[in-house]
Order: sequence, then structure tokens, then C-alpha cells
Amino acid sequence: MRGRFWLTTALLVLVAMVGPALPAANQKVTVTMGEDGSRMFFRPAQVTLQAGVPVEIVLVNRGKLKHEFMVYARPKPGTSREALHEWAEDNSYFKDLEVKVEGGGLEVGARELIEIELAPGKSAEVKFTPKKNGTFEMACLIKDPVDHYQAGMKGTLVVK
Ligand SMILES: [Cu+2]
Repeated sequence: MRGRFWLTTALLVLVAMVGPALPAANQKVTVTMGEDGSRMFFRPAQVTLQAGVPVEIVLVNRGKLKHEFMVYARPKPGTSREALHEWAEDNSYFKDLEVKVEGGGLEVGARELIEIELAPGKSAEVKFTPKKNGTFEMACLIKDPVDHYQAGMKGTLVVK
């Protein structure tokens, strides 16, 4: 028992020492969605990814409402809220990308997957390799029972 304890400890120390120095083989980010009083959120509201490196985004819906995850080019100034959903679909970051979604009992692999919806309490893993660099908007554009976007469900996704 004692030997195993020390072996485990030694391994953990080794991983702690070597880990940060190694180049990231892939990226993993958790984004939580939910409501906080009358506000709704993505946490964190800013996510930074490295282009060309496979990423796994774990989406967790901690709320009592259904939420969705969309990523798209920042809307042109003057884009109305009414026009935003169409803008988001037309300018989706996932266009021409192979995106795989696992979780909540569903597994989908799709090109041009535009929105990922999550029922309350569910989580999903979204896997893709970012290609385009830049600053993008992430949002939930659901309007039931109020406008989630206006309640604060928007954030920034940066690809470097
Ligand atoms: Cu939402």
C-alpha cells in the first residue's frame, strides 16, 4: 500500500513538473450556461482557442431553461436583433468544419452544424479543430420565455 502511495505521489509530482512544459496536444474548455436571477450567462464569457489544434468544448447547462451554443462572425454594426439569427446562421464559425457532438444521449457528427441545443441539466462535448483566426461572437438566441441574448447570453470566442 505504502509503495503504491509513493509511486502515485511521485507520478503526480512528475506530471505537475513536466505537464506545463509540454506543448498542448489538444485543448479542453468547459463553458457553463444558465440563469442567475433575470440574467443569463456563459461562463466564462470569453474563450480563447488555438487554430489548428483539436478542441473539446464541454457545454454544461446548469439552468432551468433550454439553452443553445452558437458561434459566428461578429455582427456588422447596425444588425438588428431580428436579423441576428439569420446572420448567425449565415456566418457560423462551424460552416465547412467537421464538428462532432456527444452527450445527453446523442452523438452527431456533422458538417455545418450551426447550433447546439441543450436541455436543462444536460451537458455535451463539442469537438472540432478551429481553422479561421479572429474574434467571434458566441450566443444563445433562444427567445423563450425572454430573449436570452438580451439577458446576457453572449460572449467572445477568440481563435489565435
Ligand atoms: Cu439561452
